[in-house]
Amino acid sequence: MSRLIRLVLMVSALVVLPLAGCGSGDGAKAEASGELRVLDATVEVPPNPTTASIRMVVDNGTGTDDELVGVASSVADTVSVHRSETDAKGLATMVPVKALKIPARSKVTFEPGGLHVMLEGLSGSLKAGTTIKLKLTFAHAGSRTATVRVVPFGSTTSDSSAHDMEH
Ligand SMILES: [Cu+2]
Repeated sequence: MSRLIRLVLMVSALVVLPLAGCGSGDGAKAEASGELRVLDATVEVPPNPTTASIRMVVDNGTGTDDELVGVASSVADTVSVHRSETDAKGLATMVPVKALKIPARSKVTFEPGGLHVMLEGLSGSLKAGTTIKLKLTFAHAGSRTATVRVVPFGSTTSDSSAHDMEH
């Protein structure tokens, strides 16, 4: 019995101490449980040879709110995070997103028609079956390099474009 109590006290101390030391900034790392990862990154061979849009999921499995503050790739002149929106007149526009919040323990999906990573000024044509690299910089987690699979045009599109694929 006394051994059990001692064990409980030890465990409580282990749990409490890191939290007690958690003032700001560095303290947040103590409660981090998982990893921040980039999943299922794909880009379709675009109909327009100079512009393409990457879809992916950013999974923040950590206990710390993060922010995507930069995207870069050697395959395009300009790489940026965009959000597709419909303005007051009903026109579709794309708004650049400089810093995108990725809350703790949440997933943010990038896909055409919503958030996406836009490649403009592609230096060469994308070929299905190959991959390209995308570097993402996060305010807390640092940088990640995602391998983006190049897939045939129309192969990942859902929603409206799916109708075009029906026979
Ligand atoms: Cu865009």
